[in-house]
Amino acid sequence: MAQFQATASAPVNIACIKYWGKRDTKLILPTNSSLSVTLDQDHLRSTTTSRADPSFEKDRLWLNGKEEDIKDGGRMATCIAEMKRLRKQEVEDKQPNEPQVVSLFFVTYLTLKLTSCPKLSSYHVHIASYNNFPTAAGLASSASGFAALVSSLAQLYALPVSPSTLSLIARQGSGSACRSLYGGFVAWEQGTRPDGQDSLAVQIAPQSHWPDMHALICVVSDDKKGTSSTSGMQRTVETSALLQHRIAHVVPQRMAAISAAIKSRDFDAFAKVTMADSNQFHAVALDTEPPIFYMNDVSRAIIALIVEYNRVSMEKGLGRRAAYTYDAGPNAVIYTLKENVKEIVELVVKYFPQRDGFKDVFGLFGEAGVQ
Ligand code: 2P0
Repeated sequence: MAQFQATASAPVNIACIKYWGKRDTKLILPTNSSLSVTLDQDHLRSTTTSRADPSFEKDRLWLNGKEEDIKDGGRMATCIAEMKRLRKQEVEDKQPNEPQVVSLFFVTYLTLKLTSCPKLSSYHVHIASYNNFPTAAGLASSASGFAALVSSLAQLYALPVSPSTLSLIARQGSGSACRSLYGGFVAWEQGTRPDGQDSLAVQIAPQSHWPDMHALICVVSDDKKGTSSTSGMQRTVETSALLQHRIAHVVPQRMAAISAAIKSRDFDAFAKVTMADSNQFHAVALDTEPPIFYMNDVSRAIIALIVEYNRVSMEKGLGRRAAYTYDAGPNAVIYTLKENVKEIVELVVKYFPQRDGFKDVFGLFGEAGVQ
């Protein structure tokens, strides 16, 4: 019996300009653009296998070996339906002789076989996804998870489309997932269209543009966070006046400033904007009614350490050499250049000796994309 299967991986990304707020909760359209760095595939990634078979009776999903419900009309169901629609539109509805764009040599055979199956989009799929990092580490897995899901279905369906097109679909699984379709430095452009067709990820620069960039992940706590991002950000949209100021007067300038800093490999400017945006994201969380607190005392102590490190560095005329950033939890991510990694690891271990969850993600990035 015919059986079709594909596997793809996608890495975690960590935002420098934060996404926080939706203007459309169903399509997942953000209130502001954001920009992130995609971490190394070897360290933090989701790997997803999708299989289509005419004998399958329904779509099914396993996360880390445990079967999960695919809720009708939910985010997972939407992503699967959108990928099936794309398969139909891009491959099955086209002329049978029309050549498909095949980017990699080794998938040529599979692709020819897949493109010759005119009914693949009508088969149900079984999907299994694994993370190579403990969920307990408190690192968001929805971004890498939905990006890997969409990438594996794109391979299964031999879709001749760009990562930006796939990001439109990953976005509907989890907003931040759209940025994990690319490696390196990635912007999620908020777009203006009500249908969301211009709310997608674009690569600002590949990893190879700035290979010395590293990320250090300090696992401060592996507790599950109190307020989920999805509900927290909508409370902020409904109640925070500071968020409106941020959307109109802060983020556009920061997107331009950090893109320029990345293009010119100006770490001092990159660090200044990254830390300012982390601070403002936590300020809008605090400005929410009732207030949301994501950082704890250890998070704040790490900020103080990096501020002091940068003060000394600037005094020496070296500019800022480290940038902290915090998402919807207490764990710190410190961006720095390779030459400073050892010194910063030693500093953090000296001041936080009891912390054994300090994880260095060497060799940052790795091109995600669709293989
Ligand atoms: C970010 N975060 O830009 C920001 C910074 C958390 C803080 O993206 O509702 O899990 O699934 O679209 O993508 C977390 O939001 O929320 C997030 P949904 P998501 O990385």
